[in-house]
Amino acid sequence: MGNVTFELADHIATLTIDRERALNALNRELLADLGAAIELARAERVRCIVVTGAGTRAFVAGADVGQMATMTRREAAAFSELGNRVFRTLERLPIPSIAAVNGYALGGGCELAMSCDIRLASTRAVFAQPEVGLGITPGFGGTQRLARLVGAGIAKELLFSGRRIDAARAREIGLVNDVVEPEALMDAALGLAREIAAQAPIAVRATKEALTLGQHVDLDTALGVEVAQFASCFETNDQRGAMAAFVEKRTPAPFEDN
Ligand code: DAK
Repeated sequence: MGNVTFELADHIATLTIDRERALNALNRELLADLGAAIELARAERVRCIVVTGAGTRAFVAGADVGQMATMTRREAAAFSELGNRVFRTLERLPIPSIAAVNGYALGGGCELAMSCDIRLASTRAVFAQPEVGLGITPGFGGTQRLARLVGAGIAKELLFSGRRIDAARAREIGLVNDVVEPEALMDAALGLAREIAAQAPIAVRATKEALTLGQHVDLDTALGVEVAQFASCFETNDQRGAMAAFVEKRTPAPFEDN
């Protein structure tokens, strides 16, 4: 995967978007590499994914404008579908993901961060959906996920104006969970990833599934989803072991994902 590095440690996969010379801008090849890295994380049964950008300046400075500049409508549709498929796969993966936003998260970069479950930002992070200034709409989910995260009013302000916001404002509107100093970002992301990875993986996956499936249906249907996911955790070794340890006042053994 030439444009994405994959590191695996302690059940955590760190995916680094690695095209620093173009501020990690997303081209077709990079999107394909990202898709492959996500599938590798799935195959390795990792317990959490951290996504970040190489270097100190950018998380991802957007889709590759050079590559998009001369696209036909048909090529643009295929590009948008590719990005959407990869981002949706990440979002629908039953593995929690954390975006460690280390710099520019513009256009497709903001959209990639929004496809992760949790966003942590460095004080250097800058967010925007500047597409209307390039004569296009956001094409990797920005018109949909931003409003779901921050509400329609703020999303419309950002999407219609293309204006940039800093990390503090991103936190204020709920676009990011937390803001830390640049040198503390990866420790914060990996620390949270380790906390998640220490929980029962089957339960974490079921929780993400319940949240994801339940988000866009009515409450009664969503609660039905919760019942099914709750029940699916029972009779697993991890559930039996953790509850027996609690009842017997012992420290539980580490979870084994079975
Ligand atoms: N694409 C390609 N190259 C980029 C890039 C990008 N998005 N962003 C930066 N680069 C490249 C620059 O061209 C430059 O390359 P060289 O000239 O050195 O070869 C290098 O990265 C360093 O950038 P700068 O020299 O410009 O660095 P500065 O510090 O001066 O400025 C900047 C940093 C991030 C403010 C600036 O580079 C910038 O404004 N970049 C563009 C940011 C942007 O507009 N991003 C949004 C792109 S639009 C769709 C599918 C997807 C999308 C929409 C529709 N469909 C198919 C429907 C998504 C769209 C977007 O993401």
